[in-house]
Amino acid sequence: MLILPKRHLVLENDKKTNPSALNEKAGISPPEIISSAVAKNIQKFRNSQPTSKELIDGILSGNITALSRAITLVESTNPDHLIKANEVINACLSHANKSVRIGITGVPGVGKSTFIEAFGKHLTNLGKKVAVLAVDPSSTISHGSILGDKTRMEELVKDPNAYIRPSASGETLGGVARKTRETISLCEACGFDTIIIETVGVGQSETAVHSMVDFFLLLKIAGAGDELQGIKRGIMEMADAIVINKADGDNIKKAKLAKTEFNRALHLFPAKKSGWIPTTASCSALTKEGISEVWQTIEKFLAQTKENDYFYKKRSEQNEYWMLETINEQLKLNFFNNPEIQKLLDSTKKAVQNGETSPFAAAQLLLKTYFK
Ligand SMILES: Nc1nc2c(ncn2[C@@H]2O[C@H](COP(=O)(O)OP(=O)(O)OP(=O)(O)O)[C@@H](O)[C@H]2O)c(=O)[nH]1
Ligand SMILES: [Mg+2]
Repeated sequence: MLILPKRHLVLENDKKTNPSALNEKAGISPPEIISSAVAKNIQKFRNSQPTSKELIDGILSGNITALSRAITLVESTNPDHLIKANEVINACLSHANKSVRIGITGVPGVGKSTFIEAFGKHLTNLGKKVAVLAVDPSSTISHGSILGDKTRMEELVKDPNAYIRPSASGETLGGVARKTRETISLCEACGFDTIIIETVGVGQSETAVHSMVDFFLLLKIAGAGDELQGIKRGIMEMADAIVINKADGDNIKKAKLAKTEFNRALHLFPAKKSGWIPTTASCSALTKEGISEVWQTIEKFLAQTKENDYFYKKRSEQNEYWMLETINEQLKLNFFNNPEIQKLLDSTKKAVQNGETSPFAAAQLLLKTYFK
């Protein structure tokens, strides 16, 4: 029989409270399971972080381990890591940019992961190097849907010319989006020429993704004649192509119908600055029918927008946008992490809730405290 020391069985609090079955006893403290020698070794390993130069050299020579470690630095909240991450990103920037960035969005279940698997394989077969990233701030626990259903990307995961990285975790969309944006640069410097960014088309994340890609693809499935229901106008307006997925079996006819309807709907939108007229198509991620056509469309888009310079103009506008976004994000973070503000915030919130002060006066007061 296991004999436990007495202090683990009789707890101070238990003596004072009545002996109800609902009372919980404090847990038994676990024995030390890690030997100090092992702990020292782990510590040593953790300390043997590669230097910025090692990371940069690794990334530029196409080393995936170096790439993954650098992305981990980008995603870290440790200020030292951020300094190192910035060094690496800066060195990589001049090697980035030679790529096409494709955003893919669609409601859950539309087949994004299956599509990316088929599409990604098609691209690696064409000799391309494909990186798949995700922006999914909602799932900080599962680290994005990509990781959860890596089984849907079984082939792509094994492909040496593909790199799949789940969504960065973070509390704000802005934070997650910035990290993804920086990860794009690292992947490009590592030699990936096609970057696919997946996001679930609910909420705000598709807007963030739209502002970091060249081509934005909206995946849809055919409904029962009510194709236009439930689509946010904003998303349709952003799309460079709408692709109706699951056009296989009994669904082929419905998908063709949906394609025609979307085509009609797209014509109601004002012309795009890119001069590109958004296209509609149908495909099956399962049978791979129509997948190569999607790439042909993107190639046409690239040729046209490079010819009229829109491609380059948009990228420089996006750079400016991300600079301003980063300032917004950092200022906000700095404000809410300020110890003075943290002390005052709760009581000020209460005062606003109780109508003791106006929201604007309260905001002014906090801002004054912050800037003083
Ligand atoms: N028949 C058919 N089924 C498909 C096709 N593409 C995907 N599916 C199925 O649809 C289901 C959802 O596919 P996913 O690829 O996981 O969809 P998703 O958009 O990534 O979903 P979330 O990650 O939850 O947002 C799976 O059961 C797929 O097998 C297709 O082209 N045809
Ligand atoms: Mg998915």
